Amino acid sequence: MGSFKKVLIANRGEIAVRVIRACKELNIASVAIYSEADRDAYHTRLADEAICVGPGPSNASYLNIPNIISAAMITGADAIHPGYGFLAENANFAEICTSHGIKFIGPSPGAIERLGDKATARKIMEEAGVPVVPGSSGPITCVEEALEVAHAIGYPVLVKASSGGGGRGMRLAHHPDDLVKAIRTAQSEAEAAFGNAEVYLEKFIEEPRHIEFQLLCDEHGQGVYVGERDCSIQRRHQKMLEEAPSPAVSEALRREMGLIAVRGALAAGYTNAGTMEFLLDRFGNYYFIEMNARIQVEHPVTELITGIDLVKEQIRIAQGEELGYLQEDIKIRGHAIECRITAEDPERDFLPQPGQITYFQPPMGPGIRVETALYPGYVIPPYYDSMVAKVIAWGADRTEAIARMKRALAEFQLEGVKNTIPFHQKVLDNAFFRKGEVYTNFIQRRVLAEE
Ligand code: MV4
Repeated sequence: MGSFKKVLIANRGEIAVRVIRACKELNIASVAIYSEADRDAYHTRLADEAICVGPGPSNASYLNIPNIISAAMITGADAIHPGYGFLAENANFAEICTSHGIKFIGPSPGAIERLGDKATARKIMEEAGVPVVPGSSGPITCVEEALEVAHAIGYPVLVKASSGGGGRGMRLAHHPDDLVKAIRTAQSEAEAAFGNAEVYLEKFIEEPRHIEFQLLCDEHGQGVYVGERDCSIQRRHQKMLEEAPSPAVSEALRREMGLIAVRGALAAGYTNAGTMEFLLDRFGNYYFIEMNARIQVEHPVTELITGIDLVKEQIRIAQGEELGYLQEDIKIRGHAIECRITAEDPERDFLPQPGQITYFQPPMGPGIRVETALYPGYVIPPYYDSMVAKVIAWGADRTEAIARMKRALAEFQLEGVKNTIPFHQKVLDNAFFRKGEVYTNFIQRRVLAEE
């Protein structure tokens, strides 16, 4: 493969900036793509070259495959980094990159496809000896079969869309009577959202913690786990705060789950950075739920406790390099927390708040890292995700990380648009959070009851 000379970043916002920085440190030229709404965006300015790929709406620009491939060809990019969201887990896009002689910085199209189908992923993991949630083995073919499976595993059960993931297209059923309706609703929703009505069943795990393992697999069959993250604090399946290590995972459990996760990823033919998600119940049982074939928003907490630059590792792996280190070389030091700051109004049901940043003074100082593409005077366009900054705090232990995060959020001056800084401050003061008891019970039940 050889070293990349030029990488195109098929994304925007903080993650585009993050990848451009990695390229600069590796002495690789960077190409930004931007929409007409992002002419003045920070990523557009920071890259060595920038090329417009279409109008503001994502479908016309950041999801416009022909335009993005053309941009890569015109600029002579050797590789494309997709970031997260947009085309990051689009197997077709990865395939088109490959067929144009452009390296896709991520797993193979086949692995993306296998893991993108959640019922297939479940099957692969089960066969590899990874514990999965009790449920149907593969998609549900008829209501009678569903009723049998549900009876066998016990209610409540969750109906999940094969093409879903991240909580999209889930339906809860408490009784056989609910199940028929849950399946119908989930199927028609899945058909409308993904063009695939296929659903599968899982036992509903109550009060789980969401524990995910960061994995790195090279293209020579070697894989490691880079610790876990606890992402239990979510709102409507949007993570709000993540931390590493998980307060619920012991050294022994980390090793056990980590080795299993690596085994599962290798069984799926996985390469590059990826994340295996588990539910951890209150008895300490863990179950695979899905695998994310991308770099994740919350990757910095892992970087801060391990010293590994995950984005540079992605690039190195895509260049065909070997990992070059062993599992025992990876050490965890201290604790890290990330708060995702969004331009949303918590008092109006988290309504997105596009508009101009009139004042911007991000926090700094010991143990604080901020990932953002904001600057004073920047106008947040209405077309994209409302996350505008990630504040990440590192401490020698969890207590120090929390104290630093509180200090940082108090220091953060962000004016012009309503945002979730005050909401995060409340979470950090919550007694259950401070004890590390971040079960999802309340939010989850409310969300599932509502949706
Ligand atoms: C579950 C579950 C309970 N039982 N699966 C899947 C995607 C993720 N975003 C939420 N998912 C869940 N899957 C079974 N079998 C509960 C959730 C869930 C959840 C999990 C962790 C943290 C927050 C959550 C909020 C709602 C639902």
